[in-house]
Amino acid sequence: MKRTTTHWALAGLAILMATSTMSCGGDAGLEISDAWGLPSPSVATTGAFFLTITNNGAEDDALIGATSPACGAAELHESSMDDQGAMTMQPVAGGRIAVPAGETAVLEQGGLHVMCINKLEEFTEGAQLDLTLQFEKAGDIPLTVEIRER
Ligand SMILES: [Cu+2]
Repeated sequence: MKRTTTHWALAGLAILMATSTMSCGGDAGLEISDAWGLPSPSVATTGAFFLTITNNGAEDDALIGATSPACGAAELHESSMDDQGAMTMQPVAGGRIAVPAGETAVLEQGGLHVMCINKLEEFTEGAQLDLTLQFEKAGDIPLTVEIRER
């Protein structure tokens, strides 16, 4: 009886470890969720990725860059409304998106996003694209991002 209990406890632990490795991408503190990309026509040269970063660790971190085989380059951008009421975007101030310990950074339409410059793959609905996020402390976290309508 004791042996059976131990066996199940170990199995549970293994599942727990596998789950946390998947959601945290190699770092104990960062959790990336809701990663998706906006469908765009083939003629468009750029695309955009959105995601949520939760820092469950005790140490502040920051997203400082991204790379993707689907993009000639990937940049961290922020959209804003100019004084004429038109949407514009520019690289994020300081080249980093801070994710303080215990906080969540949300990259969403109309705000922060990862901009794909010179698309090398189709951003058609249902496509699964590789994206690697680069963090100041956690290093690289690879993701698969699904292209879909919000
Ligand atoms: Cu942009």
